[in-house]
Amino acid sequence: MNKKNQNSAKQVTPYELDAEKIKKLLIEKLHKRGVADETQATPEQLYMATVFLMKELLEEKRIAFKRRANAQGEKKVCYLCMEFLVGRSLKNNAKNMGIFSQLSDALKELGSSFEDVYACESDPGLGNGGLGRLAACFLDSLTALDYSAIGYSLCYENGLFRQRLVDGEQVELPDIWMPSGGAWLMAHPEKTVSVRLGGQVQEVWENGSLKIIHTEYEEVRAVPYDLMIAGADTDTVNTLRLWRARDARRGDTEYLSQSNYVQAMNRSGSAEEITRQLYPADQYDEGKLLRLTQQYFLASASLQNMISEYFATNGSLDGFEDKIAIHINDTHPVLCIPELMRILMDIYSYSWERAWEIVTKTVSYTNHTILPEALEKWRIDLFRMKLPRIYTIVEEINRRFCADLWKLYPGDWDRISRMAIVSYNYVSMANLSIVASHTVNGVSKLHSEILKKSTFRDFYKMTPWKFTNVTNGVVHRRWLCSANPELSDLLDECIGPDYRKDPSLLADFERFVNDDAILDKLDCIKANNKKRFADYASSRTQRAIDASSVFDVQIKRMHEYKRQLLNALKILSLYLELKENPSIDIQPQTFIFGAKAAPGYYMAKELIKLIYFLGVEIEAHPSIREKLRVLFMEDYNVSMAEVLIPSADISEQISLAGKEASGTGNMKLMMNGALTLGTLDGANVEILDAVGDRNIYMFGLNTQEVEELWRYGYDARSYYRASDRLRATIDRLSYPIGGQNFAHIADYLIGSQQNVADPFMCLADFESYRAAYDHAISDFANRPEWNRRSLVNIARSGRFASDNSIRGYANDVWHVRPISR
Ligand code: 26Q
Repeated sequence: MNKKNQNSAKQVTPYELDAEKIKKLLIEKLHKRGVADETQATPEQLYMATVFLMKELLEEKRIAFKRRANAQGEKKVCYLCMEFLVGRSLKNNAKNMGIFSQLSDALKELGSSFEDVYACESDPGLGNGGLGRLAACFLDSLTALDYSAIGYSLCYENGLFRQRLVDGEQVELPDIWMPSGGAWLMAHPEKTVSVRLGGQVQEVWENGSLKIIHTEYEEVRAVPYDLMIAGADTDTVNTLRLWRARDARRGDTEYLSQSNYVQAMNRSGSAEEITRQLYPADQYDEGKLLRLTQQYFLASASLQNMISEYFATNGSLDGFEDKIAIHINDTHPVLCIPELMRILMDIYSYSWERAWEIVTKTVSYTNHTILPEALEKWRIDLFRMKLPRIYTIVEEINRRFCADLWKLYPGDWDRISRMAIVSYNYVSMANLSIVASHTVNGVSKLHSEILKKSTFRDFYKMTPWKFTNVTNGVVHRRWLCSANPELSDLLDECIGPDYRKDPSLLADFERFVNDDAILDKLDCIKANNKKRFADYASSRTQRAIDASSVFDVQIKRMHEYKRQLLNALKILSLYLELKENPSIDIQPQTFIFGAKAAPGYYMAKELIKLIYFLGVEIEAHPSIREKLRVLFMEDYNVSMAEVLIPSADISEQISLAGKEASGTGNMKLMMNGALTLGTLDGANVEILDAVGDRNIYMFGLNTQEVEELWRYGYDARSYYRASDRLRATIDRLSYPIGGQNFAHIADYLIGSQQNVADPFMCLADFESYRAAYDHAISDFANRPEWNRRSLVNIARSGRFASDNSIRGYANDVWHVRPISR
């Protein structure tokens, strides 16, 4: 044990808040909110009182931090993202502020418990998946590391839908998170800005300068709602600013006069529609105009806010590019580029050249997706109709860029039209992002190479210095320390608590790799976490779960490229083997899935159904269900992930090589001691590099082999013919499973008139996947050895902490320094 570190385990308590003081403050809050007798307070009332108290503490700290940041004049990071999947705030903030145990004690004294109070907070689903969760991890790390930062996003009234399965079919229900989750928000109506949509634009020359006259536009108000983020073990507090759309004429007394009242009520509907609903599509284009409106609404409101705050402190916009770094998380907020041009030229009278210099020194861009169909493009006619002034600016950026291209590549029309921002009737948001950004990055080493070699190769040839990599990371304080308290207690005991602030120190845990007592403890912690999840899951699914079985976990959005189907084929093949030979003695296995499908994505929904009915089929065979069990967990979200991830034994990361940009679930699972079963895709490659091939199960084609096979002509049927086991599995799809017909999935895999067979090459990887899985299952029987590997995964997960990613961005992309205390 590390005695020195043991001593520093005692958390410093800011504000000198002990349990007694917190209790007193909570009682005051309860009384103010009309709860006369605190001993009768319900958990809901205690929750509200706690949130209000914590907001006050945070606000105090935030003001002090802002003062310090202004005095130091450091550059600020403005992180724009259409999604911030923050998860619940109470525990995270209480832990980061160092008042978790005192608060728990105070709530106990008030006759409740932290858990009961925490249960009152709903999980705001303000994101679809990886991209939005990454943004939340990054804001947390930025704050813990004392950078001055602000996240900008939208305050969707409804987050991502809540998922129910009705007879195996996904049904989407609205996610109304505001009543409890919204308690953390602080409205700032005084910071409201207006955003103009539609209308006509005229350009007129006046006294030798060009004036833009915008008429007949619709004006929508953007009202900011702030969520404060407490830095872990520091006084830094940053803000996530969420914009909410309000009708500009709401409250306009003349407009609301008797005669116009009904009209006014109807109108408010359309403006407020803008932030009504998060688009539930992840890498799946629905091309809806409202989405473009949302994107401009975010870009315009955020830019106006940055500029007015900068102006207020500096008296002019001079030096903006030295003090502000604007980061666009994927192309979705890219309209901040023409919007900044517009503000600088039309309002502050900057020349085009100077405005462009400011923009290109300020903006950087991260790409998050390899799938070509997920690269955003908007039809010119829709774009121009909704955003007439912004369109003229984009056109001019394009004209100038194409002129440069023509000088570099005279006559090379193919290349120029590939690289143009406006071409073939579409605006390419990715091309605009690259042209205007000083830095472009991918999210894992492999992904960043693919961007250079393939997706953006023309741009890489032209401006190679722009391209770089920053591998994703996850905030280990939430995903390890908070989600897995027993493991973090063991780490405290073994290596001291400093790894919470400096995740590289996790490496120290490897000293215990041959310590049987520690390995036993690790085993025991995993068993407890499995029991915890089994209880949680059986109360939700009314199904018995064997907590001593292997937990094989695949949790991510449902997508063909992520190949949940390959996993389903594996389970089906195991089931057939057991049916054939019921007496085989195998390790009991529980296959746990969590996945939402985009509501319009037919195949994804069919796959949910297949997995669900595979579970039903197996459950109908008593002897088999003792050994294999499939659990489809409805409504997978951040809170569920926090219970499930610490319980996993096997982490399924089985996307077709070259398709998953990075993955972040892979990192969270590894950090909690699950062993990865994966392909050489995204960050799996770096996980392999970190843990070595003895501590991971890799299989399948690599990116180059996938490409070659496609070029050569992929023949799914050749694999079908070559393997008896695969053929039997696919043939079985043509007979009812759980009473349902899935013959079309067999067609999808081996081809019919309608489709190219097996577009994500499940069949090519099936045998090597089964072999790797069988290997893992047989290794699992050797508990000490398995635990040793698990320990190595935990110890080497420090490099996947988002604190590291943020240092990479700060130094290589944004060029920002922390605010000193
Ligand atoms: C594009 C066009 C039109 C409409 C929607 C979209 C769209 C929406 C969401 C495109 C992409 C997304 C989300 C992408 C995403 O979540 N990507 C994931 O990002 C993670 C964080 O970097 C990576 O770890 C994952 O590998 C990547 O899939």
